[in-house]
Amino acid sequence: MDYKYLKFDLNDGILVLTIDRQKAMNALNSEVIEELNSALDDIEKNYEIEVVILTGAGKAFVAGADISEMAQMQVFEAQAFAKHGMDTFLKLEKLPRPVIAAVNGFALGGGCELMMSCDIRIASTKAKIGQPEVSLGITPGFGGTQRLARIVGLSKAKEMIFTGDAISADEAKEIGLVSYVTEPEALLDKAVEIAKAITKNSQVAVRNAKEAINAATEVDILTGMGIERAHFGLCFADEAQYEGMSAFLDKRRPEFNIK
Ligand code: CO8
Repeated sequence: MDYKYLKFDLNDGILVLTIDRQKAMNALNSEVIEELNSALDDIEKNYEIEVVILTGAGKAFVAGADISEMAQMQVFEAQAFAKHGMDTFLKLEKLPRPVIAAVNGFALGGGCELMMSCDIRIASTKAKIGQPEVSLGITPGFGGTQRLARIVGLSKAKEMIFTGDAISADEAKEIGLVSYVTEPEALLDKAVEIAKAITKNSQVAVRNAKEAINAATEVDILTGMGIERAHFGLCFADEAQYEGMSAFLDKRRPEFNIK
């Protein structure tokens, strides 16, 4: 597929995926969502990609779903549009690669929902993060009510969604919505630093860990333990387990070249 709104930059296993629809602050219209969906399929099949960094071009990470596209929608179209976004964000959340959101600017509505579907989130001091949907007469529709409540707790999620007010990067860090705040020019370097710390490890183990951690907010603890046990056991079917443990015992650095 030729991508109109996505830019790909792959170096040493780290893909920087940039959403670039600057005339509309990278707002997610159906085309952008379709491109993201298709890009996730391409990424899953490409084993040269070990970690993905997702960011936005220009002033925004993503300023939400496209309001001009939504303005004329009827109930069924709105539900179909919400499903398209939700399915894509679920695919992102379940992508068997770690995904780091580098939130460079506005992450509003669908933009906040998109960053919450990523595994690790960092933000620049220019970021403004929020769920302003109620000011448009709608609720969040790409998973915001569910993910925000799980990440920051019910009270703060309700405050953010009921007021619609955006918060700063520092406030987002305070409530655990992002892990680090950087100066704008240092944002990608920080994301790459985290990505490199991941790529030095067994990618099979990282992917097994991601699947198990994702279950933590979806299932009861006993089921979660079962999922962890299954993924832990699966690691022993991979050469990386032998290499990682042998390297420790031989007092040398492991070489994980089997992805
Ligand atoms: N959709 C469409 N166009 C947008 C959007 C958007 N979400 N955000 C910005 N734009 C456009 C503006 O209309 C403007 O276009 P033009 O130049 O043609 O007038 C251009 O981007 C630049 O924007 P501004 O001039 O407004 O730039 P500012 O720097 O003054 O302000 C803001 C930047 C603060 C980001 C401002 O543009 C803004 O408030 N944008 C809207 C933010 C918002 O409300 N987002 C939530 C949208 S709703 C949503 O995401 C729901 C998700 C679930 C959907 C479920 C499906 C049914």
